[in-house]
Amino acid sequence: MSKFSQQQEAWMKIVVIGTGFAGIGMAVRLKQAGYDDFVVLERAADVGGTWRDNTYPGCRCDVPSHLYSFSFAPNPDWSSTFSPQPEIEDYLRKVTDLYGVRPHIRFNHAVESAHWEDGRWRIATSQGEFTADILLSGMGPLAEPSYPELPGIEDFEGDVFHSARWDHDLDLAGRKVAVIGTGASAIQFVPAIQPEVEELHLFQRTPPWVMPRPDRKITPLEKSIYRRFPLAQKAVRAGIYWARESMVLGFAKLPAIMRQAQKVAEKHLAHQIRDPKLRAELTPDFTLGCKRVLISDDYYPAVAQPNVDVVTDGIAEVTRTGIVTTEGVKHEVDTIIYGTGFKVTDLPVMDLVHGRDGVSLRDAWSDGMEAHLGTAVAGFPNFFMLIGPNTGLGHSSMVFMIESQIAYILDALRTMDRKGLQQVEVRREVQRAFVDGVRASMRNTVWTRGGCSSWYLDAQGRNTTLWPSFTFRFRRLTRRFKVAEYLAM
Ligand code: N01
Repeated sequence: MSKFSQQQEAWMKIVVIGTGFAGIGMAVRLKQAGYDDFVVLERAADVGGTWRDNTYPGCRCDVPSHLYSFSFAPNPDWSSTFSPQPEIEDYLRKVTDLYGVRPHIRFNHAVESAHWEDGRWRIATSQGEFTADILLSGMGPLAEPSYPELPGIEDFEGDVFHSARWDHDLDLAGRKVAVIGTGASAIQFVPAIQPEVEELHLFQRTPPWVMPRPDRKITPLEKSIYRRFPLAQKAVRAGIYWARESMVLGFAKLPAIMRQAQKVAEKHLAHQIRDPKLRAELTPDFTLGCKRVLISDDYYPAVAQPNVDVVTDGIAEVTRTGIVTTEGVKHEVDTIIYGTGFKVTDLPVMDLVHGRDGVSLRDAWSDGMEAHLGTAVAGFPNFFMLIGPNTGLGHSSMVFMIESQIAYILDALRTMDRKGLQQVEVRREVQRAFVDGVRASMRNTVWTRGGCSSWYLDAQGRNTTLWPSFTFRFRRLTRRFKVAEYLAM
């Protein structure tokens, strides 16, 4: 007997999981398209996804806000060209209310499993079960913090937290702090906390490339122009889009171009770090772009302060009172902050979702994550993912990719309604051909040829996270749902 059969169920046409940019955008578009029979399941008490969870000091977007926002909901009130996290979280709340999707959201409903059974999705949550014809995942890859395995961490007597779960109750003033990691998050919070802590021990495994941050305040005059003439903001958005799109040439087509861009980062480093020893420690040994390109004007100046110690040796163990390096040097600290990123190629959704014959996404992806157009997975009928495999970007706005996928999913739903279809499931050979194409395009990119290891790559060294081409190409491919690519009934 099904484990769901004796429990009370809510029956919906569509269940969406998550209320980040993906889930909220999907909900708005569903509503606009006339679908009202849907719920959005959210594990937390508010919307926002990664922009709700990442509240660390200094958190802001490294993609310009005019582009990092929904095309259908321009915001004339961004305070600066690269907006801070509270504004982005607030933007998502406003979109939720403005477009009337809040009544569809079930907060504090953590999805525990989703099974395809008897031609329906059965979804178990922390607050009861739901049954749906269609399951849409808006669970992004930056949701689950990745914690390093450090021997002895359980004996540490100080405070420990992850940048994505910042402990705002803890006053860092006068503390001796270890920061582990020097990625996109750390380079934002290190300058914010450096002035207040007594000592900052920065454990750097790999130095990142850091470019200048061309940020500036958006003036009241600009804001009033955007309010009165929305087309002006559209034009600015288009300009940013095309400037960023040209970067694909360096990332994915001719990685040699990246060496030119690298010179800008080299100059930035040389200009901001005078000490040759520290400069050498902060100089990456891989081609710019191989890991995410970071932007900051205050990271290097913060790192050069006398209370900061850049530790380039590995971590051997954690003791009750500090961290011992592989060279046997002990760093006495009372706080450890992980800036160690997220579980990007080991997603929680892999264990939650079970398709035909009870096969989980983890089993289906035992040879690496893959999906047709990063959206549909063979063996998982009536299931579509937003920000699925190979949809990530190193150069532009994920919101653009999300909106492309949303349009594709809506077209699928309309096609099903029009043709009276109960089920659609991508054909295995269609998915294979698409993934083979992506892998072929990946061969000559900076991510595979740049001489680094990064979270873009899975345990087998395959890049299953990024889109290796222009985003307008992705948009073209997702413009129409082609029913012939699916087993349909
Ligand atoms: O995480 P990361 P993040 N021992 O994975 C190190 C987005 N984001 O949270 O490079 C020691 O980039 C690791 O070292 P290495 C954006 O997409 C966006 O900073 O692997 N060190 C690295 O230095 C970004 O890419 C914004 O050798 C360990 C760091 O920890 C993504 O989030 C802002 C270690 C992890 O860096 C993740 O960024 C912030 C270990 N065991 C983030 N394990 C925007 O502005 C890991 N490291 C949009």
